[in-house]
Amino acid sequence: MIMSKNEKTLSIIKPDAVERNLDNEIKEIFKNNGFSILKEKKIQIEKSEAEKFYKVHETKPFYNDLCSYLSSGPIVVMVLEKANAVIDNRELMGATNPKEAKDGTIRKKYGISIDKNSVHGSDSIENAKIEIDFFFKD
Ligand code: IDP
Ligand code: MG
Repeated sequence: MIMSKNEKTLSIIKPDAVERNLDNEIKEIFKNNGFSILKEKKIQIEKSEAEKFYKVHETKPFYNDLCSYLSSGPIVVMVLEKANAVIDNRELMGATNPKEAKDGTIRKKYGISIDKNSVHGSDSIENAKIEIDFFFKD
């Protein structure tokens, strides 16, 4: 198996966490778990941009609320790097529903509900590239 020491993934600290001033604490968790934060920016996006970002979910019943939510307040968008960044970030984030997330995960610690689950992370290397380009291509 080919392993890259510098695999990259896109992470977002979502509005519920930024609103509670948890962004620095969550960034420390990433760093303490071996991730380098290569790029980061605090932004607020338009709903139309959230709709583009979450286009894979456009047929889901929660799509409209999800896009309203992601654009409802400031977010912190980051490029994280480490070996196996995509899968290790998913593991560190925990299950989508914080109620099902394991102890020690970010969503278990900070998530409020399935929609306000504090963080986003790319789900594959391919999507990581697409998502990094989405926020950081200039
Ligand atoms: P993920 O964030 O763990 O990758 P996805 O299935 O990709 O989960 O869903 C994207 C986001 O949509 C989730 O993080 C969550 O905020 C929201 N979401 C997923 N499933 C539901 C649901 O059943 N109800 C409401 N929101 C949901
Ligand atoms: Mg996902």
